[in-house]
Amino acid sequence: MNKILIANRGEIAVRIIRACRELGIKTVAVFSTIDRDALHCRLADESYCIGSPPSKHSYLSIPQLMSVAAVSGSDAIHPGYGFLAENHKFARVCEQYQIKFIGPTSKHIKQLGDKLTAKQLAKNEGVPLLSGSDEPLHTFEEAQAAAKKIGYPLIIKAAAGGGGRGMRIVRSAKHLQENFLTAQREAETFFGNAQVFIEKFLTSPRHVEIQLVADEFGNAIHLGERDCSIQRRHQKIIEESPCPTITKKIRTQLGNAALKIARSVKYISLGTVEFLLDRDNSFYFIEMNTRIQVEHPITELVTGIDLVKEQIRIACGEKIDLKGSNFQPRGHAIECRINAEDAITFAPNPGRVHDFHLPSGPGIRIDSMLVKDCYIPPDYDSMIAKLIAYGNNREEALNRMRRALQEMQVNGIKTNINFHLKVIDHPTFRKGDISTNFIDELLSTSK
Ligand code: MV4
Repeated sequence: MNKILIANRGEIAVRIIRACRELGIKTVAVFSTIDRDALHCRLADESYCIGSPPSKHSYLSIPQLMSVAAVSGSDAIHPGYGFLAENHKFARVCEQYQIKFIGPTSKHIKQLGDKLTAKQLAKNEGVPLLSGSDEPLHTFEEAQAAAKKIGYPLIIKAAAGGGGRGMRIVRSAKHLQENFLTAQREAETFFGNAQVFIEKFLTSPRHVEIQLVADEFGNAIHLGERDCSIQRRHQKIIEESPCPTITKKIRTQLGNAALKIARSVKYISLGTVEFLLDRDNSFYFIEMNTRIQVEHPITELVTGIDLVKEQIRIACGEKIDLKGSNFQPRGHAIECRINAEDAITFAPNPGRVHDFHLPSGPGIRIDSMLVKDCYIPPDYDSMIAKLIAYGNNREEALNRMRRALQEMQVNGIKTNINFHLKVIDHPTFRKGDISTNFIDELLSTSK
């Protein structure tokens, strides 16, 4: 592989360019008109404008991306996360044009991207699932019959949904109809697929995910878990690895369950298998992500493996190193997503960053696209940096995170840095005694 086109922007485009540089591979950046001075354009060997700021006219435009790939002579495309990263049609177009899509095959993306087909695969492999409707529900009557079997509270999910979009929690039969019809309508408008299904809703689980690495020779390993329970409106805010309550035994069980799913489809590339982990350590498969994830650096810190380089090497047809087959983490890593947002309303707060200071020192890593006077446009995600702290244990990692959050300064836009400080010093969070409800509880008690 000589040249990779990065079909993305922001910190992940920068992260991918860094991996390519270390591997001696040339890079091609693409940008919308609002991003012409962005860091990813400065760092890449070449850069091309692909359209106007709205994503669908630029970063989501398959014809524009394929044209740049052809003109620049790129051998491969790295999609990053978001945008086209889990679009099986885009992966298919790359396959047809013989441009390597750095990720799994279009067939894997299609199979595993649909939550219902992914759950069916898991079920066939004996991986535990929550009780739910195994088939898509077409009418309210079908939903009613399924709800009767499953009981309340329940959750309605879109088969094609992701990242919590299109989900609705229903606490009693009285609210089933309105929620079912809204969920169906939203699934159609957001994902172009009206298929929805019902699952038993777990009220205070942890959200944990297993990192997988698999090559085209049938080798697959897991690299332990990330605890992603700290979310607001299904946006992750803080992630950590390892999960503070998971034992070696549970880690091995989760890892093996994730590997069964991957092996059943001869999965290739990086992948993340999401589970809900209940108080009694029972766990349930919920979905799989077929891309590099935002929170991948915490796994890099506790494993010493550069996941993006590994992903590129696998796409080049190389074998993975099997030494990680009975993986246990070393130390502890935490990531805080720094967003350009209003502290009270959480609304995005785009604008120009006049000046900033990024923390450094022992155990601190920052993945960011900030440069002097850079502009954070309103058109894309509001994340401006990932602040990642590593320590020999959780306490050291958290104390380093606190110190780094205190050092960090961003002038010109509002950020959630102070919100992070509150969370990481909250007694419940310090104890590691968290669940998916933590943020909602924190916000309702601090009002
Ligand atoms: C659930 C759940 C409880 N029960 N499914 C959210 C993101 C998506 N990937 C899966 N998610 C969840 N699915 C069932 N059957 C809880 C979550 C969830 C969550 C729910 C409400 C508030 C915060 C949450 C944080 C993480 C996961």
